[in-house]
Amino acid sequence: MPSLLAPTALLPSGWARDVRIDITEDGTIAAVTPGAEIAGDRVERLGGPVLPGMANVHSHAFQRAMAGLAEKRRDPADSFWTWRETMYRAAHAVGPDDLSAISSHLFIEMLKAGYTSVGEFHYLHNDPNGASYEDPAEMSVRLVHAAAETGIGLTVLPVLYMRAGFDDAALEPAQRRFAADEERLIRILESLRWHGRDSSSLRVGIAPHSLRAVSVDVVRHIATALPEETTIHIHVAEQEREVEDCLAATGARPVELLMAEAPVGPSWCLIHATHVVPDEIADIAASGAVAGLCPITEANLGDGVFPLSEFLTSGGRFGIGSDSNVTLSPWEELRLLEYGQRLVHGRRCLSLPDDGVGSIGGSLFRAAVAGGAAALGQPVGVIAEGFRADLLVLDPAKLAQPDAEEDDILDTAIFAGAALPVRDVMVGGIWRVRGGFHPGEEAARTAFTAALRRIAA
Ligand code: NGQ
Ligand code: ZN
Repeated sequence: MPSLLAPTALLPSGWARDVRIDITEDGTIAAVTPGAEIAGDRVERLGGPVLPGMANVHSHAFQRAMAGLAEKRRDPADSFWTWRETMYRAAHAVGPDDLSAISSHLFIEMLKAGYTSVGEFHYLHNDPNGASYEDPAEMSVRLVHAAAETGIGLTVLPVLYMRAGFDDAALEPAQRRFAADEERLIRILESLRWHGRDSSSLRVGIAPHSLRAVSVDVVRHIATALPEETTIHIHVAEQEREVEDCLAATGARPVELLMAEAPVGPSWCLIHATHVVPDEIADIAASGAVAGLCPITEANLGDGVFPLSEFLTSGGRFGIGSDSNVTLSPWEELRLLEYGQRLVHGRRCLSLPDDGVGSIGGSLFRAAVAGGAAALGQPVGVIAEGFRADLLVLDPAKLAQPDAEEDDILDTAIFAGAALPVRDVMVGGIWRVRGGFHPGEEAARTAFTAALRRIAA
């Protein structure tokens, strides 16, 4: 049985020194022993502080193909909605082989940044004409294979997508690749379960795209038809216009409508939930659902700022997501999450419940790891017996404070990091990144570059 010795590690009970971590052959943590004796030959000494791996609760892998290419103002009224048109053009051009190349490269970048599992909110189901591929899960399966090859844990969330807006308008031509009703989704789920039968780090959930794309009645219908513990993600209340359209069509705000009409509970993840009023904040928190916050993409798209301190004061749980994958760094996501609060409130150190005190980096990291694991339905996020051995080893040489201890390590990594602070990454007991390098990265880069050229052509 392989064993590791961490000079210091973040355990459920807090930071501990000289922590021995024993891992079973199948990649589960068998035992965690703080204050362990200087170890024997079979114990590998780790080169920096050890943390549980971070969950990335929300990604659209294909959007990595347009990272950096939507930063020109083509229209003085540039907005989320004009960005979406650019994104739809990228979506149209990505074929199955392109998606394999893009997602393999992306998952390696995620691992190197410190994400050890990812939720793929996947809606690129059909061919560019809107016809199903022979296997309706063709595109989803590409993600499953890319995750298995690169070694990241995956929760794949095939999307229901049925209409263009709250008025029930038919899908636009640019949305035909996304079309999936309940029946199509069930077939995708069946195929995915078969393709993923040998993958221990794969979970399968579902994602009604948004209340724009799926009526709340359909959301409720499918959620009640599936087992209660099914992982369900949905985009909600990201843009002001979405709130206005929802109010006009239904008389309720999107989060209000969802909470009233669907069985939202602890296995749900509400992506963005940016525009919420106090009752909605309290209702999400009380339901046990996780808020899936994507601060970099939300900033990039001009969405707004999620009321984090209010939500934490209500006892809410959150995870972080890289969403459009314009930048890949959990450290930057968490930094921006806190900075958004500071800029709105004109105060400092806000990512805690109202009456809390303590390390902001420590609070953000612990909350995002725990909420993220719950949102992905993966047995991760805790360095303790029975959890999957998903671990990060930080590089002390990359921390602005090389002698930082305990939560100062997290504060430094999040707020004072010039680069990615991660050196080694383990997923399910296997080292996937060593010394900042993933063994598949060069081949993945070559294939990614070729795919981008195909897409551009
Ligand atoms: C998505 N992304 O599905 O990729 C969406 C844009 C939409 C974000 N909302 C499309 N960040 O919401 O209609
Ligand atoms: Zn999204």
